[in-house]
Amino acid sequence: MNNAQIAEKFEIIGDLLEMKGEKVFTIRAYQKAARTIERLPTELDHMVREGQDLQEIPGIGKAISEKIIEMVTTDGLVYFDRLKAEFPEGILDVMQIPGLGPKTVRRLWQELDVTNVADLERAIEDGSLASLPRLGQKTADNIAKQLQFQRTKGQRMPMARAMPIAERVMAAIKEKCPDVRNLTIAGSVRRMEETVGDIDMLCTADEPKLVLDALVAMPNVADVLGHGDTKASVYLSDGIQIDLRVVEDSHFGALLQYFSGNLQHNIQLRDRANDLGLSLNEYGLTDKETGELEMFSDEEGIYQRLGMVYVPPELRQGVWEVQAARENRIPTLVEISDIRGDLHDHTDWSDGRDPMETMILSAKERGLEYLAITDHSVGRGIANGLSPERLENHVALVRELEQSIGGIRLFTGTEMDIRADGSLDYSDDILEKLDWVVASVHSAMGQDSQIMTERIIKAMHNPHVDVIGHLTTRLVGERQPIEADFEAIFKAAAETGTALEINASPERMDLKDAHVYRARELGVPLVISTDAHTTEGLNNTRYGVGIARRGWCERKHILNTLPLRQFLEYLALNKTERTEAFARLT
Ligand code: DGT
Ligand code: CA
Ligand code: CA
Ligand code: ZN
Repeated sequence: MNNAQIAEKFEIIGDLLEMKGEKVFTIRAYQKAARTIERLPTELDHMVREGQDLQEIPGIGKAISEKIIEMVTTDGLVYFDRLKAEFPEGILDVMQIPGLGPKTVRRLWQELDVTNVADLERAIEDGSLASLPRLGQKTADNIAKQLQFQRTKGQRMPMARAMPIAERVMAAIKEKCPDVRNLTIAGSVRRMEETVGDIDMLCTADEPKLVLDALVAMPNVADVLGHGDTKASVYLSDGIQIDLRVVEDSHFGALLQYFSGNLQHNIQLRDRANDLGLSLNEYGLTDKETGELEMFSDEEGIYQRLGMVYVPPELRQGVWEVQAARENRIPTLVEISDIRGDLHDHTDWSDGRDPMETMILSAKERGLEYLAITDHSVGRGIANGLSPERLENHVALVRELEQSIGGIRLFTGTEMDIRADGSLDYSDDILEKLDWVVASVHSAMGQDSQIMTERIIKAMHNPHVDVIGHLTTRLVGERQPIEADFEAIFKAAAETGTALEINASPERMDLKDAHVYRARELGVPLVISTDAHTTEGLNNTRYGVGIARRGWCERKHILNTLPLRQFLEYLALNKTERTEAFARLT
């Protein structure tokens, strides 16, 4: 059993226990273990075989450790089977539907006899779900929407899942074939799309056969779809296809360009080539009169030959980037190394996994100049949100750790709920004392567009709210975004001097590319933050940078590219002055 499967088992156990009404402490132990394991860089299977003590992993105690050992050695878990048998077969499917928590599922089961998804659909149709106290028509509509979304979302895999798989495959190939060269991800993964149909890779090698054999021989290959001399395709048990091509060095640039897409971008390049009397394909550019093939070992050469500047993969969307490249209007996009600080992070004070000190040390090790510790506010019952009293102790600890650790500037802060009516979880006299306030929607996500828009804009008018976190609350492939007038929100952000977050957590990618593009045009200060709940979560900056690049952002559009001194200058300003200052400081 691999880590993903083990984590899923613990997640389900947590849900089932919650449905049974078990103690919060027990439930949280399983949820925490699931989150830890999901992100663990090494396979538990391997650790157990090596005889390592699993209890050294933070968040893994004795009981969990024993269950892991049972799972990796027997491929099953007796405790899980017994627990599952206490519930109807189909109830797990019902629980998978976003927005339906264990407590609601239990009510639906006990009060309406809903034991599977078909029952649920019936209960929505005949109005019985809507008539349950505390649920109502709005909830019924939302569940119906989710069911519809699940049916149509198709087979595309969220980037959050695809990227780690792609990287594991690359590592496996490199390990088996140390002399493979230029092993590169192409296609939608390279373009940093939100979802991925399949994973495309290419490389050069002296012995292509060895590389292709290595791919086909990987242990998690479920099906070999093709295995030739220069390319192979496999379907992995993770549920995604990998296409790998091996190519001559002299063709590498042309093939990389071709397989990086997207299709519309490639078509525009082909049209441009045509105008120049050339024909573009995966081998290079052919002169249509002489039939002579011009080869390219790197991508830059192709763009140059077509009379334009290089277009970074994230911009290859088939919109107006080709035109811009011809007119030399491709901006210098923001890069990961431009990011100086992270402004949205959780610790085990709320729903994070790691202690504050661990998170800070990890951020420092990554070279960040500053870090805001923003645990949840009290409204987040499940997330162990901070009461005003706990927040005071939290702030004191942040200040203390800044002194004792040194070398990284810490900001006290919160990720505070924006309540359904637009009021905030903490009063102004509390907020005033914090360095950095993230305000986010975590509840009543199904509100009407107008109410939601007013709710968020109301929060922006608070003088202490520095940034709105994950504006649309969507989870890629899992939960739809809120409905709101985003144009109005972006304008209000610029007017009030409230920054908007590009939440880099790959499950969220929120703002998304198109929103970033528009917010940037309107001059809204943008922040790229990881919303890390673990030290590994701090790695996710790259996804946020990917979205920012897809939104044509340069360094100057991103607030946390500011060196500490300038960032402090920004913080010292009243919000009303910030939008203007942002343009000057960055
Ligand atoms: P995906 O896999 O659906 O997430 O999206 P892509 O963009 O990775 O698409 P995929 O894997 O079908 O193909 C990879 C790239 O290969 C695609 O972005 C552009 C290029 N490509 C595929 N088919 C054609 C084609 O018929 N003509 C041209 N010019 N390029 C193609
Ligand atoms: Ca692809
Ligand atoms: Ca493909
Ligand atoms: Zn949040």
